[in-house]
Amino acid sequence: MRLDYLTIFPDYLAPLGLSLPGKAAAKGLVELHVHDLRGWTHDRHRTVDDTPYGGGAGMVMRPEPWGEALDELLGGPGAPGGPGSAATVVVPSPAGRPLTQALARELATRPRLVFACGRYEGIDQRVLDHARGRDDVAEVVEVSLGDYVLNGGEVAALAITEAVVRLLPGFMGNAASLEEESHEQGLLEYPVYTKPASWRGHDVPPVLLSGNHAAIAAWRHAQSLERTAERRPDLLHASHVAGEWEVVPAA
Ligand code: 6GU
Repeated sequence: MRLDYLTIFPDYLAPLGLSLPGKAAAKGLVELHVHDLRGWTHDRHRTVDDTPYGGGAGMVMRPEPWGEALDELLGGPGAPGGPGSAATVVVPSPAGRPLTQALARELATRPRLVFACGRYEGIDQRVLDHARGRDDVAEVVEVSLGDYVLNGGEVAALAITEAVVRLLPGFMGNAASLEEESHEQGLLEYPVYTKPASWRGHDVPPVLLSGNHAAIAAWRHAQSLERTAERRPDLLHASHVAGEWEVVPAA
């Protein structure tokens, strides 16, 4: 998978070279490219924003640098990835589709993601509209991290990258640990413990020391259900609870 990032703060994306995405790059699973949007400006001040038409507070990112940057990064005979690998343009935005494990799994199937990290009040809408019409663009997806406001798309691009890259085949040593974690089954993960068995007066639940694998699996599933019911009842479906009435905690 090839990942490109367009930003006016390339240093903000320096952590991509560390930790998880860096490890994936070292394994040859991903190729990372960070680009300074100002490289596609032509004025002395390298202007990327202007006042909004119709008035109002804040500034809007002008379309020209974005258009030229996407022209250069996508399409053309020298386009990376070759035929059949049209890019998915990911636009972090609080107005986007909420980032979920399902969306991360979807994005992990794509050959190429181009993150368009906006600042200010956002990017001129025509950049997205134009990109949607390009034949070297498979799709334009606006993605939100949640219902709160960040100053720009960079931190969101890092979060989306981490959620996606760890799902790439060959990345995780232990595929089972992927399946057991929070959200993969639509439930929150059960609590985990390691040695020592007793610490500061708190004991590890005895079932975990029992060696009874069926009992352990049942306990963990019950804990997942209980936690989800308590913290995130919006995630519970009838299918999760069917036949499990005995483990649903009294309110
Ligand atoms: Cl993806 N971008 C910005 N700027 N703010 C956000 C967000 C994204 N997700 C939540 N808030």
